[in-house]
Amino acid sequence: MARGQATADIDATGTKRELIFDAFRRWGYLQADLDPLGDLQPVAMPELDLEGKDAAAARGFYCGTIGAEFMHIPEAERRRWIAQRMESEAATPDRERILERIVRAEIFEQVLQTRYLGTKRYSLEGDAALIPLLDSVLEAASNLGADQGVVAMSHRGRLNVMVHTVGRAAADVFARFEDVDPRSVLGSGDVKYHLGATGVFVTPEGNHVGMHLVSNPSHLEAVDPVAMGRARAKQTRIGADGRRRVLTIMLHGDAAFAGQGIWAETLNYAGIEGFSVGGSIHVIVNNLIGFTTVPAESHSSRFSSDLAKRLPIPIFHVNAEDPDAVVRVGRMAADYRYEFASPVIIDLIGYRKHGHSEVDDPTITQPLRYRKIQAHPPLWQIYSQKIGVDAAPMAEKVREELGAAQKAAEELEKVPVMRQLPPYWNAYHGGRYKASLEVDTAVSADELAAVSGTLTSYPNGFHIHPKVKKLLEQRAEMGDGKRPVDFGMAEALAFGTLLRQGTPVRLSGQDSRRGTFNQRHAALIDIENEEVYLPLAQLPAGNALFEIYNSTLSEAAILGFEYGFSRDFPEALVLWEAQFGDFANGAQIVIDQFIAAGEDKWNLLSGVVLLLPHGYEGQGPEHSSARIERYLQLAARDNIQICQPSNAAQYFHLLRRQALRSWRKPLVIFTPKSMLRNPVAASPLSDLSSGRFQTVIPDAETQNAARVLICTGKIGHELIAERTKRKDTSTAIVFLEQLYPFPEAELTAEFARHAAARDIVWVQEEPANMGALAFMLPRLERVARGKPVLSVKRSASASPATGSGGAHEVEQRTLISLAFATTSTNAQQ
Ligand SMILES: Cc1ncc(C[n+]2csc(CCOP(=O)(O)OP(=O)(O)O)c2C)c(N)n1
Repeated sequence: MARGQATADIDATGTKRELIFDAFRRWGYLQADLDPLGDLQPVAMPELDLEGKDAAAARGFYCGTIGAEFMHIPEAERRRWIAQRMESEAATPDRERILERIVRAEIFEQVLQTRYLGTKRYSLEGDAALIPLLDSVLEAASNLGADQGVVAMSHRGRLNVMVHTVGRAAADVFARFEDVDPRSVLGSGDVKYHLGATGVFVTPEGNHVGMHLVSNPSHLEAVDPVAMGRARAKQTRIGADGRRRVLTIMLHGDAAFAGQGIWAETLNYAGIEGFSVGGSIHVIVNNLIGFTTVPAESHSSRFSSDLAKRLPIPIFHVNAEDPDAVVRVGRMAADYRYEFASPVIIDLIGYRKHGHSEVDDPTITQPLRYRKIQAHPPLWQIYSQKIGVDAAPMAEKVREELGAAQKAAEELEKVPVMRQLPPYWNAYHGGRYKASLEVDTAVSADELAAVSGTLTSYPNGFHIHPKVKKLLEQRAEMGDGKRPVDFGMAEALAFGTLLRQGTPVRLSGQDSRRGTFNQRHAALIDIENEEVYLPLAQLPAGNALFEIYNSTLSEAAILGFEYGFSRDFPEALVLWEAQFGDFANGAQIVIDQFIAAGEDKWNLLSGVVLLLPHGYEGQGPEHSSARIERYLQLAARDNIQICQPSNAAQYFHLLRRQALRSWRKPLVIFTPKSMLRNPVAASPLSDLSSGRFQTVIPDAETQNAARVLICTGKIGHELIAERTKRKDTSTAIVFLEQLYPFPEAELTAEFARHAAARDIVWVQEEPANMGALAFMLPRLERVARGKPVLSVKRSASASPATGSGGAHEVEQRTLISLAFATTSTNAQQ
């Protein structure tokens, strides 16, 4: 279309101006001047081929160094808010301060480069405007009430942010480049650009914002849900004012933002009640490259930010070489977040001065771009010229300051700890297991009856579903001791009694309110109006938090969130439930990098609980195994607890133990499916009002057995049924309820009761290459003092279970009869 043609089609002048502006509001960002190196060329847009005064004005607002994407937001008020800000004269910022901050950010990198040549630091040069950007976000946010910032980021610019945004001394960072005594960290700890940091950001007005940079693994974006959960916990702790006071800031790489699914999953729950943090500020530290990969190989769209358009939230692209525009965007983003409790995306487009890490040579893969970059002056020089200030003396002063900091670092005897735990962690600890950690978990029958009364009643006039009514009637009988307690009721009683003691409880998972297996019914739904009633919410003492949420259909981002929540709510029982246990492998990064290794790498603790439905019930390869072997492989130095309670009382005590001990360790529980309703797994109420969680359930019926079967979970009940059928009195069946930490003393005591046993046999439902077998055999042999330990299991297999219900039955029967086979040969199928 020829320039001017679009104008000619419009006649009414008022409308005409609006239409012209509308076109620029909608498409202007595609012609904005966003890339300091000019590789991201404006897009030809016939819609913007407009001339005249109005078009020039609109072009000035929307095609400068800020490109705003906001016309996809359905709420007119929000679009108007952004249009007004974009179309008004920007206030002149404090340019000398901006210059100083850029000088500091860039010289910091240069000093690191010169002093520690050949060490990875993931320089921010090329996107150094990030530092004044974060200043402007925090300044605006603090004026609106923020006094805490939770920052999540990966490697790029992390050391710079630690010093200039989180407020750590440069000497603390330099100390990490100096040699430390290797004996102090042998086999544990983490590299410097993954560590967390705590500090204070002080605004020019003197406001203090307590900052926390979250420790993160190398896995890009994996920290996102963790930071969200942590921020949510901090906000919850504060109460009604929490969302105002705690601001989440997340920094992303452009390739990672576009590519990593965990981030897509995290963004999805930004507006969902159980997971929202009232909007967070996201900055894509965009250098138009990911390692050696160019944008055309990283995302199928012009901007890496396009994923964010799944939500009705604004995206501001800004040229990192126009610091005035950058700080304007920062302020606008913070104001918008506070006005609408919405996430905001800032796409800060610059370049990467060096290779991916400083030891990489980028001229091998991007020779032309790097020729341009090498000839390009640093931002502090460009900006000082633009504002007419000689920055050389400032640069010299900063260099001297950093030189002194580096000397100070050399003289430090110990590498300083960068982060500090909040006081709510004072009562809790990690480390190795000791029997002295144990506490009473039993609850008096009177208290159980009282809790049960609340759990099984609902308000007058509440229209209960007839099936739920029946279930509640049965549960009321369980609470009164007239009927054995099943798993569903045991869990409700554990939660209810903890809440009555003032212990907060939070649980989320897919369909967890009702329970995948129709077993929980934590939320009662009125069948006339769908109103929700939470009996457990009637129980908390001292306003203890109780939250139970159906989660989005995500594993990684929800488990990451709950892990994060547990990090800032150590006094709570925080649980995540997988729909079936094997789905947890969608959250493998969170399990490996945070839950299993967090204490070892960062000395950071968590008491998060994973509920993983597990058991071979003929439902096929995908719904049988929660992959016990994976967790056992991750277990070392008492880093996690791995348990499979085989009856309701055991589950009750296990949950309560987790909350009431001062030991904070992640707990993986293999939870039942068919056992939920199996009467043999139900417990008398007296088992809840007395006793504790038993790591090993000895065989009370057998003494001096000839054969000892050791197993965990459902198969044990099947073995007992078979033994009864066979009228076998010489076989003991021992339930291993805690697989890790391995209960060696308890098992030794049980083996001693059967000292003359001919056969000791580990029995599992899983194939030979799965389940606990590989972990158990050497340990059981140690306990058996060298006696050979046999095993019964399915044949090694690539997938966990057969797809045929019939084949499953045959296999299960074979397993059980092999467990009782009289030969002492290894009972392999
Ligand atoms: C999940 C994951 N996959 C791969 C890597 C290896 N890796 C480290 S940095 C990087 C490139 C990141 O690019 P980008 O997100 O644009 O950030 P930049 O380094 O450019 O700042 C890759 C592939 C990783 N750390 N995490």
